[in-house]
Parts: sequence; structure tokens; C-alpha cells
Amino acid sequence: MSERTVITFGTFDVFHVGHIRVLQRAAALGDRLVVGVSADALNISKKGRAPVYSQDERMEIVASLKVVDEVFVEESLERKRDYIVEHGADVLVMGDDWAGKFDWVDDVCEVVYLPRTPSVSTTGLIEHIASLST
Ligand code: C2G
Repeated sequence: MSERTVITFGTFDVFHVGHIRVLQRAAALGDRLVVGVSADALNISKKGRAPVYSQDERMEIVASLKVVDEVFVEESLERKRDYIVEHGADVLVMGDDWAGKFDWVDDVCEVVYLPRTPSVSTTGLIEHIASLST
């Protein structure tokens, strides 16, 4: 039987336990996990601010994880189908904060939304850290 490739996407800024858990659960759905790490420019256009960690740092962190086989830069949300085809992915995994948003790629692969880990977020961590200095 051929290898089953899983693909997922994310910013993974200020890396935390919610990030590793979604990557572990994604990896468990196949034999090989490919991760698209969103570009700094994509974040600025999407969230109106640059990530705390640069795209090179975020790529380095994600690439170092034992559940991750390959990383690449995600330049645009609209190119999702191209990335899936280029990397030969059989399944797209996204957290359920994106539920339904990427169903339009279901002609090229299976689409799975996994529940987010409760009570942890990059925004919450940034606010917490900022509050320590006031
Ligand atoms: N996540 C999670 N639990 C949390 C926080 C995040 O499971 N408590 C998951 C998200 O659902 C996502 C992944 O971790 O699957 C990365 O989250 P973000 O870095 O917030 O990614 P985002 O900015 O939503 O970028 O193409 C889509 C984008 O690149 C996704």
C-alpha cells in the first residue's frame, strides 16, 4: 500500500502545547506529515500584525519536531489546493477554528478538522507576558 501523506497549515507563532497536539494528531492520521508555515506577509495581511517569531524561526521550530517530515512556506490561503497537489497530500488537517473553510479542496483530498486544545492561544500568551511587566 502506498504511503499516506497528511498536510496541515498554521502560523505556529510562540509555539505552545496546542500546536504540538494538533501536529501529533495530524501525524497519526498518516505516514508522513507536511506542514505549511504561514509567511510573515500572509500574517500581516490576515491579522494586521507581524508574528512575534519570524517565518524562518517558526519554520525552524516546526521542522525540528519529530512528528514533522517536511515544512514549506504558505504564501497564500487561496493556493491551498496547489500546495496539496504539489506535496501529494491525501488528507488536509486543520483545527476546528477553520471548520468548513477549506471544504473546497475536497476534490483533491480528504479534509479533516480536529478540535482545538482548550485554554491556550498565542494571543493569550502574548497578553499574559505583556501583563507581567505592568
Ligand atoms: N491550535 C489548536 N489548539 C490551540 C491553538 C491552535 O489545535 N489551542 C491549532 C490550530 O487549530 C491550527 C494550528 O494549531 O490547526 C496552528 O494554529 P495557528 O498558528 O493559530 O494557525 P493559523 O494562524 O490559524 O493559520 O492556512 C491557514 C493558516 O495558515 C492557519
